[in-house]
Amino acid sequence: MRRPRLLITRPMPAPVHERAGTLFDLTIRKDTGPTTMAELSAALLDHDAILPSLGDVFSPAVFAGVVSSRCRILANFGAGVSHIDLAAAAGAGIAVTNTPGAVTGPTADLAMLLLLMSARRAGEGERLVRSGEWKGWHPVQLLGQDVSGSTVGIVGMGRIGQEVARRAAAGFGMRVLFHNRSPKTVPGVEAMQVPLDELLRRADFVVLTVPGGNETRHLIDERAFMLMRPEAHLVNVSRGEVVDEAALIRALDNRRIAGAALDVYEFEPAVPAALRERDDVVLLPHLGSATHAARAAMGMTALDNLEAFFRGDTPENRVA
Ligand code: 8YV
Repeated sequence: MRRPRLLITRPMPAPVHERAGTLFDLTIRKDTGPTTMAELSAALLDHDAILPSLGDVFSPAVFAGVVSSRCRILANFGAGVSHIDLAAAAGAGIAVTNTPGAVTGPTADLAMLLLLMSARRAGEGERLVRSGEWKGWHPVQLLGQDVSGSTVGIVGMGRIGQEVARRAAAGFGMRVLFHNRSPKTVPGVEAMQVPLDELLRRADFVVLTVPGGNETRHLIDERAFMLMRPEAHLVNVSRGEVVDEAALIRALDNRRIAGAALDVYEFEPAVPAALRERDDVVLLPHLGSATHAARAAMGMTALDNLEAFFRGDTPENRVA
């Protein structure tokens, strides 16, 4: 029987390529950069399945350019699918799956890393040492804020939010507030669900773990920054569009908040100079799930989803 044609849009860990090669007639795009609209439309015509990731923007226009798609499934590498227009995919008869479990732990770890770095001014300290300008210890050098015993406000209590709550409570004795669209409890963690405004008013650290996309676009805007405490730090490991970046820069300029630690950006990979030039921000290049184990597990989960689909079963992680 003819094997389905699969396109993997950028190089993956070797075991993922090896397994994919045993299951599919495989093409691996060598380029690590973003794909173009024309490339993606052509891929929909030429392949039975695509294993895309973050840099592949499947906008309605990509699907509109394809009269009859050969591709029947987009098995996304990653949990977030806001780069794929789900309605347009469904309209074209294309299933979409993701890899939620594989990214949860490492992304929650990274949220804690960002929170700690921002609170304790670790980026500033590291830059000082690297610059060769450090003149030695003194009592009021680079003083930050205590993490232990402080209050974290987690926006979005999905899998990653729950893991952040566990780490914050068990590891750092933090009080946990959270906001979520539907009522939620976090097994084993004392965490209080509150309205978003209350969370913003009370939290020392506001951690964003909501999905991206239109529903959460600019959830953290000028108004939100006005509610936050001047000592508060914002941590974003979700999607860049959740934060109005221009409003964030104004909030930092006006000392409305104490700092921000970001792994994701509104116009990724573009990061405004107004952020890059500041000392009160920590900026990472979307490293949430960037561990050897997580990236391999994400690839394997995407392949599990593809295998199930072509067997005629419903893939475990079907999102559309
Ligand atoms: C991935 C992520 O690196 O899973 C997600 O949603 O943001 C990251 O962990 C990215 O999605 C790769 O496509």
